[in-house]
Amino acid sequence: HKLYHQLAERRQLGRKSFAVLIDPDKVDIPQLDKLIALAVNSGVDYFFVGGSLVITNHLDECIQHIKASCDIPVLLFPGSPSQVSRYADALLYLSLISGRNPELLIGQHVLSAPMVKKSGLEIIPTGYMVIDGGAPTTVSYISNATPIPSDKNDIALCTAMAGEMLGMKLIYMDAGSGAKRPISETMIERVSAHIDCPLIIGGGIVNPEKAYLNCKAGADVIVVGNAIEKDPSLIKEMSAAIRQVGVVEGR
Ligand code: 1GP
Repeated sequence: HKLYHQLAERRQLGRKSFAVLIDPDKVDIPQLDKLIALAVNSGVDYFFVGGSLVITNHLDECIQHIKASCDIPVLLFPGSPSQVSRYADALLYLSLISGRNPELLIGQHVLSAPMVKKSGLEIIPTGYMVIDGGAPTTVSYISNATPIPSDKNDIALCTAMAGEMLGMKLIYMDAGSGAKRPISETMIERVSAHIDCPLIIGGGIVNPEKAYLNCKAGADVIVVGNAIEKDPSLIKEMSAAIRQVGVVEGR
């Protein structure tokens, strides 16, 4: 449970992490090399790899390439049970606790359990919460589940609390990739203050200021995908902003 322990310890210390999301459908090897170089130079903490749809078939290849090029841990962030690769370091074992679609709460887990177990990956049970991001995102459509309204902080809070008490080791609140409206700091603050486990925040974060404010509000890990696909040089500024919120300032 190496990565989970690292994340839990960082939360205790108030140390923030930056995760770059890589969708294997959207990058070729030269682009990946560029991202890896920028990530290494900027001190990126994690790569999350996955997507709502993985159309191409190079998940393994993509992860093997990252692992051969650098020491940044790779966590699978699967959009479907087929997105398991034994080359990763860990799997965010997502249960969509914000929705009421039993398939994504437990059904797909049952079907893929033998395969997941056999992978030998570090499995991190993750309460996955989709928050309304202002317009339908791929995740809100594909999941066939209603996202939590963006201003319903108490629903988010109670969902996260229930997830943690059910044994989830991480809570991941996501406005969806490319969300028009990222999750509010008020919601992050409210949830973070009432849970003990690490809180991951992603979806529609496009500038370093928002990454910084999210961390100040209590996010432990900031995930950015789209904005970096558009402008990879953002990695450096985002990373610097997140690192500013450190041990000294506290959460
Ligand atoms: C999506 O949280 C991630 O699941 C990241 O979202 O692509 O909008 O950065 P973006």
